[in-house]
Amino acid sequence: KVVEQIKKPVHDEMELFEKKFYESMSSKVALLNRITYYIVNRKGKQMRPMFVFLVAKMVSNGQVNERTYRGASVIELIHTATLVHDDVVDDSNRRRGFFSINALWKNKIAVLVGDYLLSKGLLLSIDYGDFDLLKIISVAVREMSEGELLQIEKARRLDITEEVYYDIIRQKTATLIAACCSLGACSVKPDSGEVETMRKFGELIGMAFQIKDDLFDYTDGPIGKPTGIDIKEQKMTLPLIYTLNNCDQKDKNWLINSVKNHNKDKKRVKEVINFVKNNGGLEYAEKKMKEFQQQALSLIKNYPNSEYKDALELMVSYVIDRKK
Ligand code: 2DE
Ligand code: MG
Ligand code: MG
Ligand code: MG
Repeated sequence: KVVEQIKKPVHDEMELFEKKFYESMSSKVALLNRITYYIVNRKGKQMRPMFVFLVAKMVSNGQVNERTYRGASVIELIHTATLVHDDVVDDSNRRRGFFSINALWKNKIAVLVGDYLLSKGLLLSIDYGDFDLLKIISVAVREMSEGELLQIEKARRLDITEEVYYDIIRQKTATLIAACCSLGACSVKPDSGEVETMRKFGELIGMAFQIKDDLFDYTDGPIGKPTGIDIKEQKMTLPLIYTLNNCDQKDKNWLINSVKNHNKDKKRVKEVINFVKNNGGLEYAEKKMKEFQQQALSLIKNYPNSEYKDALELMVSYVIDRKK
C-alpha cells in the first residue's frame, strides 16, 4: 500500500509518536478518556505527523529530535480538535467511516472535547518553552477559525469567486499542513530560510488536498464521508464555482436556486451534482489541483535525492490519487 511506502522512512518515529500522542490526550475525567480512546482507535492516515517527520529528515539528512516529536503531537492534537469541531459545524454524522463524536455524544460534549484537545495542544507546545512552536500553531488556529467563518459568510451569499475560494481553503486547510512542514524544518534547522520554503511547500500541498476533498463530495463510493453534504450546507466549492461562472444565465439561476432551496431533497442535490459533472466542473477542479501539486514539487526538486524526498514526492501524488 502507498501509505505504508510513504511511512517507511519514518516508521520508527511514527511508532514512538503514536505512544506520545495517546499519552498527551489523557485526562482524569473518565468520559474524556472514553472519547479519546474512541478517537485513537479510529485514527486517520496520520498524514500530518508524517509530513513533520519527513520534512525534518529531508532537510537535515535524517535527523529528528524532541522538538520534532513535540511538533508532531501538537499538530495531531490540534488537527483532531478541528475535526471534532468541524463535524459539529457541518452537522456531519460520519468521520473516517465511523460515527462522528457529535453523532454519538451530541454537540455539547463534542464542543468541549474539541476545546480540551485544543488546550492540550497549546499546553504541550509551551511545555518546554518552545515559543516557535506555540507561535506557528497559534497562527494556524487563528487562520482555521477565520477560514471557517469566511466560508459560512460566503455560503449565505452564494456569490463566491474563485479567489475567495482559494482564500478559504488556504486558511481552513492549507495552513495546518503548512504548519506541519515548517515545524518539521524548524525543529532541526531553526532560523534557516528552509523553514519558510517548507511552509510554502506544505501550503501548496494543502491547497491540492482540499480541492481533492471537495471533489469527493461529487463522487460516490466508500470514502467514509457522505456525498453531497457540501451542497446541502450551501458550501461553494471549486467544481460548483467554476460551473456557475461558465454556464448561461438560465442554468445559473436554476443552480443557485437549487443550492438555496433543495430543502435537503436528495433528488435535487443529485441533479446539481450531475449538472456540475456534465459541465466540466470536475475536470477544471482537477486541473487546478494538479497545478498546486506541480508548484509544490518544484519547491523540493533541488534537495539531494533521499528516501525522505522520495516519500514526500509520493505523498504529494497520493494527495491527488487517494480514494479516501
Ligand atoms: C475541513 O473542511 C476544514 C477543517 C477546519 C476546521 C476548523 C475549525 C475551527 P471540510 P471534511 C472547526 C478551528 C477549531 C479549532 C482549532 C479547535 O471540508 O470534509 O469540512 O473532512 O472537511 O469534513
Ligand atoms: Mg466538514
Ligand atoms: Mg467544514
Ligand atoms: Mg469536505
